[in-house]
Amino acid sequence: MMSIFKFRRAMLKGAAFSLIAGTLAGGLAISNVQAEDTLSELKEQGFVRISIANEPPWTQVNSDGTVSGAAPEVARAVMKKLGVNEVLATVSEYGAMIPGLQAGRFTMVTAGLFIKPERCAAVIFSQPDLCDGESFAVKKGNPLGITNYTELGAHKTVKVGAPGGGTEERLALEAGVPRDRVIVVPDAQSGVKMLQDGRIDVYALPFLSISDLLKKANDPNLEIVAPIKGTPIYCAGAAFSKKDVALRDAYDKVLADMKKSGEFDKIVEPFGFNAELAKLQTRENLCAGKQ
Ligand code: 6CS
Repeated sequence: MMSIFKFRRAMLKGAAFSLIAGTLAGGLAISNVQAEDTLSELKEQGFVRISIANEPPWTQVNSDGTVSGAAPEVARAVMKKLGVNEVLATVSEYGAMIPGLQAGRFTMVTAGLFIKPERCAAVIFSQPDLCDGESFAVKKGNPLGITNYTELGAHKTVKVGAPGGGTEERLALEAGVPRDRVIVVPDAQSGVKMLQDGRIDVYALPFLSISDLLKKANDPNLEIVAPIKGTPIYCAGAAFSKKDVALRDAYDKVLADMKKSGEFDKIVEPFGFNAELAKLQTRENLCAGKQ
């Protein structure tokens, strides 16, 4: 016969256990409900707020104010299949995208944000959608002879332009270019102007961005340097707040179906992206730093 004390202790333990289990389950249930709510909220309001950078062909704001580019077009197609018909975009600097997501200013970043370990610690990503190598825009003939970040870091006077909070800014600083010679460039068009005016000697962006820029600039005094030895092929994905796992998983499922059906290829390849590169890479690899 169990003593009253043992019985009470067992009951208390049992009660404590069921309380913890309930809280845990409740907690899990709440986060799932919360995440489920995000998608049902988006369906109800009929649009999703996204952050973009206006860096063609990844993202672009057209002259009539409409938003396009490979990343928003992929997001638009996926969200439509999830029952959310519109995307409302705000243009942000790369460095402001993750804080904006965490502050709830937008629900997704669809800007060609590269999937990298330090970013995977702060937000959650979809599976990869857009991949590209790095490049430099320089004056014709590459007068400073800069072909990679090591040479950039070793040069005594070079001024390099890069997007604020972007990968190229970080690569230049890590290569040893002093802060005052890494110039934050607000947008791609400004970068070309700064290069033409001699305010920067090198403009660093992904290959497809510089290619698009130089084509539009149509300036015989500018040229591209690519590939950049020592830099990987980066792959981007849509970024979500950590609380939106269910939304991200729903997004991933549709994205995977579109990759299988070829619909994904039809969206990204006209922008110059190689759909196969994104299919060969995984978020898990990229978050582990296996570029
Ligand atoms: O995610 C990034 O850091 C980079 N992504 C793009 C599309 N352009 C430049 C930026 O540094």
